[in-house]
Amino acid sequence: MSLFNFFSKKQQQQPGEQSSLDQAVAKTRESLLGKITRAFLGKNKLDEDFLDELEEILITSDVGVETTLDIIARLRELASKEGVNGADELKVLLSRVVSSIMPVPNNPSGQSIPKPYVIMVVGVNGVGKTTTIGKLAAQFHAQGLKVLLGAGDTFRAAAVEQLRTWSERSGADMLSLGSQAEPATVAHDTLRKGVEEHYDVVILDTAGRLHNKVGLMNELAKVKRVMQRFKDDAPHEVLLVLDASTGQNAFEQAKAFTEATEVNALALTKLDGTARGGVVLGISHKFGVPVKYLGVGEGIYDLKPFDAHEFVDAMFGKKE
Ligand SMILES: Nc1nc2c(ncn2[C@@H]2O[C@H](COP(=O)(O)OP(=O)(O)OP(=O)(O)O)[C@@H](O)[C@H]2O)c(=O)[nH]1
Ligand SMILES: [Mg+2]
Repeated sequence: MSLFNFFSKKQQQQPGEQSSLDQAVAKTRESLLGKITRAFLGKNKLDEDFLDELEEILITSDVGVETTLDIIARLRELASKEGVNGADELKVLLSRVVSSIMPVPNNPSGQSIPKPYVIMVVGVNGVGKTTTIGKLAAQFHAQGLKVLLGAGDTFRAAAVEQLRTWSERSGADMLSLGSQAEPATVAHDTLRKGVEEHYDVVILDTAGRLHNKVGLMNELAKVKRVMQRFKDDAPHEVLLVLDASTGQNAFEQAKAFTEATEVNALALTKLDGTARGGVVLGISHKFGVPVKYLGVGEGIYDLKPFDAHEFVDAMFGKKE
């Protein structure tokens, strides 16, 4: 069994208040399915008019052009083989097609998990990096893993305190060099402590930065290089946090951060409260970088490991 059984469903049975994925994607589902159902009204096959409309619906729901075209092409092919009788069958076909285009995350398991497993968290300002770190730390800590957080956001004094609050809430340890320190120094010292004191997981927070600010993006690349110099396989996970409600801009962010730091995992936050959850499909498909986590609220348990099938079912209302 995986050490990181956070990724298993069982881990999600947490006490107290937490939002379900179904609730979190309700707005997206209502918007998307409402439009699709209306466009299909009175039809019993996927004619070109409907496919054109579907294309427009998906594109305007932030799924992205390339992903939409891929979905339409696959849907057309499947529908011509199997036929579509009514809106319910259409939903089933759509969810099969969408599932088939989602990359599968490469979760570490068993012997292959490096120790410490190092996660560097990046993204633009206010997307939910620190909150996601707090939620992740809580999940790992609850499994009995020894977790160290690095306060690499030295841009604002309040950032260190915010991370400290999350370390206390989650039970994880934290290393801070104050709010004047060089981010790369914090990264180095956190990693060293993580190695020397045999932590299972090290998670480094970084300051939010605009993806089009070259100097700041270079700083991030430097932080990563410093970690690699200390431990050549670190960081194992460069986790880009994206706010799902930003829609198309999330694509630009994903591109810029991927170029600077070779992002290999994505977290989409704030799915609750947005009708723009379609962005999860496009981002995941277009970048070939798997979505690993979904933020579905502000609480400590409001982070879901991403499961493509579960997500697609929630999006297409299969459980209703
Ligand atoms: N509704 C909702 N709110 C979230 C979620 N994730 C984070 N937030 C909220 O988003 C706000 C910003 O979160 P932070 O974690 O501070 O974001 P950050 O990326 O660390 O911000 P900077 O460090 O300033 O760049 C906070 O009010 C969080 O509670 C989520 O999944 N759902
Ligand atoms: Mg932060």
